[in-house]
Amino acid sequence: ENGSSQSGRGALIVLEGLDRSGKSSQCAQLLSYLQGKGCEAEGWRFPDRGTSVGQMISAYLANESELDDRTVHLLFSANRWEKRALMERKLLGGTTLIVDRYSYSGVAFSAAKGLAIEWCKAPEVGLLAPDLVVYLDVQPEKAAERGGYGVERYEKIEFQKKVGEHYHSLHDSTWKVIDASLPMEVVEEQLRELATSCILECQGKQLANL
Ligand code: T5A
Ligand code: NA
Repeated sequence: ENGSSQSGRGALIVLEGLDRSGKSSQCAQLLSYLQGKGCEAEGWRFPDRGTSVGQMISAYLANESELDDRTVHLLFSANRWEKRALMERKLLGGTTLIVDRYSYSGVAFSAAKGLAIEWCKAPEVGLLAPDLVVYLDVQPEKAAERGGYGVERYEKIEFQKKVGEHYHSLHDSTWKVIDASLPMEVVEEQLRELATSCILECQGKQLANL
């Protein structure tokens, strides 16, 4: 058995978590594991800093520009909308997408600034709904000890605590939580299991919208 998905659509698998929870590392590891199994899979990330909208976001995150809170919220959302059609084509064509951050980051980070949560959710409605959201759960203090912390705009412990509370309120039936303070290899193994069963289970399910 090689896990290839010729018979059906790909799975939309999202990783979420606080800054430095290990999302990018785990996405890369999962992707090479799945590809090694012969599964058609791609790694995606939001913000996608490669588009012109993404470049505005990137400058904002690096503190090189200032933007109104609602404006930047809508840019993050627009950055997902500009990728929606391609995302749908890939999934329907049988490619599994491993996505580093998605709408939940959009909502949790903006809500942590004080914007109303329903307002934050509204522009996400109609984007593709993930088949699985894996939340990498780590205390902000622990994450702050990891490499590179504190460089970008939101990497402050007090702010990350608020983000964590908002993430918590977003958990639904598609969410699974992994203790991301565990060693990387342990997180990796747990993520493999969740992703593998998701890829099998989503075959018979229609793609849905948020
Ligand atoms: N944002 C994003 C919004 O406000 N709205 C939105 O809509 C979206 C999509 C940029 C910012 O944008 C905000 C959220 C963010 O603040 P980004 O580009 O994803 O988002 O941020 P990055 O800086 O690239 O990534 P993160 O800071 O989130 O880090 P990761 O990807 O969670 O962590 P990773 O894998 O890079 O690992 C960090 C370090 O920890 C070590 C790694 O080796 C690395 O050094 N590490 C571990 N160490 C010990 N044990 C483990 N289990 C470890 N796992 C990783
Ligand atoms: Na990252």
